[in-house]
Amino acid sequence: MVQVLVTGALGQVGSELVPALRLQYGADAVLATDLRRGSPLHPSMDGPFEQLDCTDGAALRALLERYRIRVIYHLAAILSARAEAEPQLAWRVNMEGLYNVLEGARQVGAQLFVPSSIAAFGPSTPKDPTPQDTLQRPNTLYGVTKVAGELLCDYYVERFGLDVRGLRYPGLISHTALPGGGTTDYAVEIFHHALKWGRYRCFLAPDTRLPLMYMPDAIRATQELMLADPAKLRHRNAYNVAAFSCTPAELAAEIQKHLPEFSIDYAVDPVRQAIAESWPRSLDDRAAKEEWGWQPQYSLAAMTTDMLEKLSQRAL
Ligand code: NAD
Ligand code: AKB
Repeated sequence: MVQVLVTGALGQVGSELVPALRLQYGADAVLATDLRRGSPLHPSMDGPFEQLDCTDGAALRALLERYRIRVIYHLAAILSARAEAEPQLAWRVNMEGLYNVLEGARQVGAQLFVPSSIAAFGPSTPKDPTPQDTLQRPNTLYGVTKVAGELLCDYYVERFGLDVRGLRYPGLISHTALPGGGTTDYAVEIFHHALKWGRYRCFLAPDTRLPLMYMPDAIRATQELMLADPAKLRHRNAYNVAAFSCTPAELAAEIQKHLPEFSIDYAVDPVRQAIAESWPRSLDDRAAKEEWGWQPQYSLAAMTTDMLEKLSQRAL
C-alpha cells in the first residue's frame, strides 16, 4: 500500500483533499498532519493524524520514515491577507516549510504535490488571460513565496530528479471548511451570510474580477495531475487551471437567482483590494488541458446551486 502524508490537512483544501485521498489510496494509508489538532468531527480526523509543524524539518523527517511515506501533499501555508499582516511568519511557513518538505521528499524518494496560486502573478503580468509562462513580479509577500516556491520545485525536479507537481489554484470556493485568511475569502463568506442573514458586506469592490474555482474541481485537478503520465508533463509544476472568473456583483446576482431577497453592500478593505487588483482576471490553462487533459466541470451557476444546496442541507 502506498503511504501518503498531507501537511496543513485541517485547512480549506485539506478538509476535502484528505477524504478524497483516503478513498483513492485507502483510509489507513493517508496520514493527515497539521500544526493544530482538529476536533474529532473534522473530516481529516477520520483516519491517521499527527500534529506536525512543517518548519520543524527533523519532526517531518521522523514521520516520513516512521510511516514509510512515498507521496506527500504539502498544503501548509499562510495565505495572502494573513501574510501581509504577519510577513515574517509567512516567510517561515511558506519557504522554510517548503524547503523541509522538498528535502524530506528527496531523502525518502517521495512524489510531491505543492500548490501555487494566482498570487504568483503581479501587477505587471498580462491579466486577461494570464499566460502559463509570463512575467511574475508579485508585490505581496504571499506571492513572493509562491514564485520562489515554483522555482525551488523546478530546481528539485531538474537537479535531483524529484517528481514534484503543482497547480496554480484560483480562489477556491467550498462548503466544508472556511477559508484561512485570503483575499478570495469573500466568495465563500458570501454564501454563509446570504443563508444566515440575507445580506453580505463585501471587502472587495463590486467590479473586482478574479479567477475562481469550486473545490470539487480543484480536488479532481490535484488527483489527475498526480496520476498523469510524467512523460507528457512539459511544465510539471505550477500549471494554470481555470474554471470561471467573476466579480462580487456577478456572484451576488447569481445568488439572488436562488434567494431574491439577498442584498450586498461594500466596505472596501484597501489592503485586500490592492492584492486583488495585482492578480489575474482570467487564466490561460491550455498547457494543463494539452499536457494532462484538464477540464473544469463547475461553472459559476453550477457552483452557486451546489453551494447553496449543500450549506442549506447542513443547516437543517
Ligand atoms: P488554509 O489556510 O485553509 O490551511 C492551511 C493549513 O496549514 C491550516 O490548517 C493551518 O493550521 C496549517 N498550518 C499553518 N502553519 C503551519 C505549520 N507551520 N505547519 C503545519 N501546518 C501549518 O489554506 P488552504 O486554503 O487549505 O491552502 C492550501 C494550499 O493551497 C496553500 O499552499 C495555499 O497557498 C494554496 N492555495 C489555496 C487557495 C484557496 O483559495 N484556498 C488558492 C490558491 C492556492
Ligand atoms: C488567497 O486569497 O490568498 C488564496 C489564493 C488565491 O491564493 N485564496
